[in-house]
Amino acid sequence: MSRSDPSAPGRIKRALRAHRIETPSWAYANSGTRFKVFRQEGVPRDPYEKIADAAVVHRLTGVAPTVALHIPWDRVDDYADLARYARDEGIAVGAINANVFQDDDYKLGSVTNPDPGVRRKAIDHLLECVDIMDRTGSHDLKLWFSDGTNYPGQDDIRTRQDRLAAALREVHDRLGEHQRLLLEYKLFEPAFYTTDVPDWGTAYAHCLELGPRAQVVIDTGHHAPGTNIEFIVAFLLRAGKLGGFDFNSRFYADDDLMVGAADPFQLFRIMYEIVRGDALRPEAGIAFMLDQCHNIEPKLPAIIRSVLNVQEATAKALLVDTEALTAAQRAGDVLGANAVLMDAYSSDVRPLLAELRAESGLDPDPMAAYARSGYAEKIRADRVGGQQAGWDA
Ligand code: RM4
Ligand code: MN
Repeated sequence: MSRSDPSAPGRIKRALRAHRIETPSWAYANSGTRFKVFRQEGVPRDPYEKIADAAVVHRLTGVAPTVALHIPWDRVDDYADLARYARDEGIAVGAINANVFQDDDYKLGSVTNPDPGVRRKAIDHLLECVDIMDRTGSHDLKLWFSDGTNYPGQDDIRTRQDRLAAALREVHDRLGEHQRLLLEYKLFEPAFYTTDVPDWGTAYAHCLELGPRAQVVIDTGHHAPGTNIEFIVAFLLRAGKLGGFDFNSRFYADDDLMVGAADPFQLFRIMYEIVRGDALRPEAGIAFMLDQCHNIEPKLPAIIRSVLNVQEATAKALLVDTEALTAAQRAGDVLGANAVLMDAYSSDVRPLLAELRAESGLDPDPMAAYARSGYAEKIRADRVGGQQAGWDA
């Protein structure tokens, strides 16, 4: 859109109002590194308390109406009841994340394990996750595999791809009409020699083979340094194979820090490709999820901050004067085109977002509103005793 266009602010606000960001249940729980998990007071002790926290983030930001679950971390007896509780709290259950990386049986892999019995167990877990989707009304199954090898020769690279394809096929064929399989890739870790789904090309090839219900998830922390993530976004969107994001920031590897903290410019470039591809609208089906761990910072404010960071990058992307950009690009005006993009990035969108929130009946400053709300004090006082939720719970 052109910036001189008087209807521009209205259109930007409409687009921002429709934007949805999903928060992850595990970000509300204790997390840490392999060295130490620092426990925090007031942390949820069960999935219900995680949902209560996610609902607070939605109430304050107005743009986070779903929460992703991770199974078995969020295992409950009655998933319909959990979904009902979420609805009563004003939110809904988002993606169901399978976990086939924390059982002793998975030492040599889950769906690519050389042992058919272990493969069966892993696939059964993935199918169980689809059952949970049926019961919670969730549309997305998110799959991340830690599978890989540590030493050359340890297992046959190609056979492992066959096993992966067979597992994905079985799960894909079990999906209902409105359900999707979102396949995530990651360069390395915990496997250090080969990883069975190491990059977007591998994920894309498997999704292509599976069919239209399979799409790729981009976790922004899962690439080699220097990777141009917005290129991947543009490519997958064009191919109709982008299912969503796991947003977070990285300085080194899979750091899982707050999105927009390490490289807000990269986040802007990613969101620009989304806007360019007309994929911000909920109907475009892109799941804008966070996948973060708040190891040393308080969790709820960190999640609110992250949601705001995504919103700010999105607002800047919407500010790009597309007419001027296209004209400069067509004229081969390298500096002019770059200036159009940088002009949007350099704009302060905070007043616009504050106005948008006020118009929606929200506090213009969700961080301050949370600090004033007394919720942090309340959960510290209420959530005493019991088992805090964390990586192993
Ligand atoms: C993985 C991957 C998955 C997430 C787990 C917790 O590295 O990013 O998306 O579910 O971590
Ligand atoms: Mn992820």
